[in-house]
Amino acid sequence: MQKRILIIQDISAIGRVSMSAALPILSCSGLITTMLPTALLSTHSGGFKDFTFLDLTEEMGKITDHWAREGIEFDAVQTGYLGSAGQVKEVEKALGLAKKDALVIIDPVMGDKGRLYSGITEEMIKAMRSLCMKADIIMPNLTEAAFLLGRPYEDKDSDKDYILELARGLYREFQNENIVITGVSSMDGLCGSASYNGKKDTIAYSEKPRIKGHYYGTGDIFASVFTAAVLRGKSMEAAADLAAEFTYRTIKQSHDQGLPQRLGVCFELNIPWLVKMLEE
Ligand code: PXL
Repeated sequence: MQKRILIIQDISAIGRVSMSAALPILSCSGLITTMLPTALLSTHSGGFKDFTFLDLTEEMGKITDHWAREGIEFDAVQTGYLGSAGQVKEVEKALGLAKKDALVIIDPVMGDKGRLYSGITEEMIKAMRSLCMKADIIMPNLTEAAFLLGRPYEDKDSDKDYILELARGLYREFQNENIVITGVSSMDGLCGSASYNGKKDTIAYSEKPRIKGHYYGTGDIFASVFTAAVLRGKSMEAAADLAAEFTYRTIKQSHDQGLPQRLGVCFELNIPWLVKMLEE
């Protein structure tokens, strides 16, 4: 049976981030996709000047009210970038449409490389904390993990003791079944994610060679492939391996073609490969 997933993130019209990446990746993976857009932007918020921004908080409430009246339910919910802190209430309301055993995956999109994205406030960090409490799986990068824990950001992406300490801290705070920290490595020259199981206190790395540069949207792409793979029945570790491989291939092709970084990466070219891998 096809599973129905609700994707809650912004639509950045240019830049191949958030909804523009999540929707095709989750659809091609055989899932029924439903969109709840949090904001409409002319571009994503990095690398462009004077981008437009329309907050859709009010509309979100009207949309979910309509779905509730229609008896719509979801097998999974995936959230990403939110338009404002006040919006978390709407996201929580949308979670009310999730089936009892639905999988809730929260990517607390707030920043990268120690810096918050433009427009992300202290209030948003607080709101994200409250949302993370409701997730089965959270997927922060190192910057987001530090902000969620109220710790100063430390540039220690290949310090395994530090990464384990963060994962344990997140588990203590939010009690998620699984925690996937992205943008980390177990040794220099590699990059990927660390999947932490709080109950078992185990951590597993999924890594590929690191390619220098800043590649917009790769966190969103990783999260979408990971979510698709989990919903198609793969284990968390296998899903993270697949997401790391997909993201690596995509970054490598974008890098080799010398694509302008702010326009995102060419994930579209790897969709046929992903479809094949999900059949295995
Ligand atoms: O890729 C994360 C992301 C999502 N949505 C918007 C963003 C960013 C990162 O810059 O600006 C609007």
